[in-house]
Amino acid sequence: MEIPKSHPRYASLMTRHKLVEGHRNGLTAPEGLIAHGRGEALDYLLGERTTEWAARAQRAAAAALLLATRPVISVNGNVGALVPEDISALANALDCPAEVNIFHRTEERVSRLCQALRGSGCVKVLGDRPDAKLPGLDHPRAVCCRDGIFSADTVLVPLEDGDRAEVLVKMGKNVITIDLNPLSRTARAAHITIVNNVVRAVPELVKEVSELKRDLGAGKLDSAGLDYIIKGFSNGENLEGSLDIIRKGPLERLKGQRPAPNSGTDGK
Ligand code: PTJ
Repeated sequence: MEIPKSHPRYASLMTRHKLVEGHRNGLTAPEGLIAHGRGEALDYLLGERTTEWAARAQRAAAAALLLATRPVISVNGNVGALVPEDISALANALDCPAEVNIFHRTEERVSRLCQALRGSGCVKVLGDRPDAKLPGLDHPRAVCCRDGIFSADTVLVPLEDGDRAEVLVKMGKNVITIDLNPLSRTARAAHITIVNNVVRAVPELVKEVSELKRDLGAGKLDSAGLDYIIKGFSNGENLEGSLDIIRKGPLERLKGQRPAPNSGTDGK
């Protein structure tokens, strides 16, 4: 079905469409569609925009990725279907690998996700020849690459389930996540949590990285400056602030709006 651009929910419908296509093309797990539904509900409460908290987290994440010596971007079935080009642009800008690492693992899906990333121009793609295991994890997300997630010092894990994030933190890695749920285990385990939709967060991260790189190149910024950005960020405050928007934001937006008489259950 063609979705008209004039539709008030065009962006949201297109995102759903991409995921359904991703599922048809063997990239996204059926469970990924359910996970997206939960994300959508939270995004709705956040106002479907990059909040000021998310913008700050994105800047801190860009600084941390640029300061890292071995950054790696982890890619699952939702991310691979929604933002393959932006993930590729980010990995290329950081000169780091994007590693396919999935929970509902099949070799077929890993291979399709690797192909999708390569097809989007990603130079360093890992995941189809795993040769290491994360300690203390009993599910397939433990399976990874020695030159990738296993030896990374900083891992970006968008849209993650909590177990692995906790293990990565225990391994001493710097963990950055993108998760619309500020209450999730991942959000709370990570050092930097971007409470934003991956469809906005990843392209905005690419922009942040390129701006910081430009300033580094022009001598306006150095590694101490990047460190200063990171030290000025508190994930606790960020999660509290994001939660506060979810609590109060919808009511603020509805202020002054009344349901039409005789509509829905309020009409009586
Ligand atoms: O491809 P696989 O096999 O690795 O599976 C991927 C899923 C997403 C199915 C798997 O990682 C999973 O089950 O994740 P969870 O535990 O459902 O967690 C997903 C988290 O991402 C939840 O906190 C959602 O609110 C959040 N989320 C969903 N869609 C988005 C999102 N966060 C940011 N952007 C989204 N578009």
